[in-house]
Amino acid sequence: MADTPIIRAPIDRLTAWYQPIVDLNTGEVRGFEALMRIVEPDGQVHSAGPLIETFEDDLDALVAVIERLLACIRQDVVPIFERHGDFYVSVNIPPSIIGSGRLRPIAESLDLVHWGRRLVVELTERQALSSLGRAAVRLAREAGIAVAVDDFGTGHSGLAQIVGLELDILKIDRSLITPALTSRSAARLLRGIVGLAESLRMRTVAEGVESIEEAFYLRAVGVDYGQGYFWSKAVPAAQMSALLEKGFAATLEWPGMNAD
Ligand code: G
Ligand code: MN
Repeated sequence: MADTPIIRAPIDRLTAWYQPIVDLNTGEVRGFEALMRIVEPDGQVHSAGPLIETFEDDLDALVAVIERLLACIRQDVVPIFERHGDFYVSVNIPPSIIGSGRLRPIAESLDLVHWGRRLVVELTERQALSSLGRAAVRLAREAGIAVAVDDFGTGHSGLAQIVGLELDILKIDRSLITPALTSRSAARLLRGIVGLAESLRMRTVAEGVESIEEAFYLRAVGVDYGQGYFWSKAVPAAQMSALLEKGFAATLEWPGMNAD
């Protein structure tokens, strides 16, 4: 097991790629989710997900990986933060790292804590509601870092518990989005979640948007932003500035609606 190529990948082969998060009204890029990739010497690129899972019980290894990820973000993103006023970068960080107080010194040493809500950590719904997760939410916000709930809709949580946490962004899982286009009850549930987020002053991000129909529908029910293959997969850092400058087409009109 300990011999799989992914586990042997040296830490300097880990890099961050960035998937744009798009304003559903205007098509502008409002943020990016930093996703960890492994770049092999032959140029092949893999997801680093399996690596992270392997480290679940090894806090020091996990800290080293997150340190590397944040160092990439520091190098890739801070120069763009300085030039473009209005976008954020979110990053998945296990609550064990934040909750044990190990995020703040890393973020401070990289000078990443002075960006207000432009740096966002994503915790899954399940993680956010664990006792470590609750501590993580508080510690991240105290360090000046915003918090997003990832995969919302997959944790089977009591909504009341989510309401009790101070959160900035609600990322609505794809499993709640796809059925809303064809089922009335799923559509009602989605609208309810959007209303809940609105009343909690949370931004909403629809995850895994793959078609213009989904993008249009999500805009119509008042979701703020979308992320998914409809716009773009994660891209190397070198493409971020161009995406920020160009944005995407606005999803204002149902395709063919004006064809009279
Ligand atoms: O849940 P989380 O925010 O960590 O999800 C990010 C993952 O979702 C990434 O691994 C990314 O590759 C994947 N993803 C991004 N966009 C889409 C999409 O449009 N459809 C699907 N099925 N997966 C996506
Ligand atoms: Mn995420």
